[in-house]
Amino acid sequence: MQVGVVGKPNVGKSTFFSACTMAPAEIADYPFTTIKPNRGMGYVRVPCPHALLGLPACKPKNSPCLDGMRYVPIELIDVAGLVPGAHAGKGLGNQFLDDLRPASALLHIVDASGGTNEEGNNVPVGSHDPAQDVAWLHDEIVSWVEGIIKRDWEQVLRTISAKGSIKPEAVLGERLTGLGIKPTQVKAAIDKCGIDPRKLAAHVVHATKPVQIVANKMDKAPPALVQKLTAMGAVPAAAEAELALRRAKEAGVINYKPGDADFGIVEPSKLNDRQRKALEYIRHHVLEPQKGTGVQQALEHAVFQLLGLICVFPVEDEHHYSSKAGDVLPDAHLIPKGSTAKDLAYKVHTELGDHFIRAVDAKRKRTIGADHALEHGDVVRVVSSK
Ligand SMILES: Nc1nc2c(ncn2[C@@H]2O[C@H](COP(=O)(O)OP(=O)(O)OP(=O)(O)O)[C@@H](O)[C@H]2O)c(=O)[nH]1
Ligand SMILES: [Mg+2]
Repeated sequence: MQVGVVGKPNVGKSTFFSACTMAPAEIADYPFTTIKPNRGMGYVRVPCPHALLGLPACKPKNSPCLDGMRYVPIELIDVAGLVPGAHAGKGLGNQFLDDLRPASALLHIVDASGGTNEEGNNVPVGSHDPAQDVAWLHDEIVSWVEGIIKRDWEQVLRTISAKGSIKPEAVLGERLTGLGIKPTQVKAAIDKCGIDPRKLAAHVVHATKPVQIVANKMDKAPPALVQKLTAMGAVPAAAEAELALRRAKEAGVINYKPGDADFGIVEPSKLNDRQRKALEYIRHHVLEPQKGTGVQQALEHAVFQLLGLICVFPVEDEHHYSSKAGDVLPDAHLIPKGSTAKDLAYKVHTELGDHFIRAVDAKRKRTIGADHALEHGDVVRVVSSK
């Protein structure tokens, strides 16, 4: 699963991306630092059933376990900044937006301090209203999708109205599915919006690119601006502080896990004055008021609340919660809330779905049927005829 990191230039997209993934990305205090997209793995936290079941350990394959917490990977794509008119080629144009096609959700990074204007240039803190950026970005993305739908539009309209009346879904189907709409939803989309490119675009964006707003730079943001954004559903964040904490952790200077509300200093004598002051600043101005930097919280909000995903653990041996080879709780899968045991079987392997007989809820030692809706944290064995 992929999540796109978007917003106007210079708001902290690459800082947020780097903090989540620890992948290198160029960061600088001016617009258009990022040109080519950065890709890397971020993680969402899920309590590991091994701890809850009282097992001594697990043997994860796809998602590391740390102190009873599983870190389930999510691919992040950090793209170039968008400026007004980007869909029509302004700024760096709209080419890079194509990199966002496979994204299941977007994290819209906003400079909550109001210290960057529409073009991403630095202005005094509080002089730009970041709430305006939210409506604008939505319009910009809809316009980009509209442009894709409208390619060779005269030709499309001629084909649809040609003799023998070809159905609009036959002409527009590939275009819409290319934008992420499922083939089964194409007709419903056209029935709802007609062949109005703007309406179709808004529908596609709504259905395929839900947006989580991130009120970044909260460390220097006027509280009123942060409040205005949180009232719009934003998660406040300080990406720079998160990046500093993760780097300090990597250097062995502090104990800190993503999402923690505080850190511990490992060896005070290893810190110079500047580092100590910076860490104290982060503790008092970011962690204490917000109970964390908000970076991990924003990503998890997008995955669990916005996309409504749950995490389940398929196993082959329900007694030992393991694969056939004996690896305890090897994999964690993110699936939509409401997914059934059979949906999970298909997610693991098409054959497992095709030959599904029944499943076992391994925690409760209970047989469950194909239509049984799974819950967050379930451990499931699928029994198949092959
Ligand atoms: N105060 C503060 N500054 C931040 C924060 N996050 C990022 N910055 C700073 O904002 C500036 C821009 O950061 P980038 O991560 O390069 O921004 P970007 O959105 O990727 O910029 P482009 O690639 O040019 O679109 C840098 O000077 C960062 O150090 C934050 O949480 N607080
Ligand atoms: Mg960048």
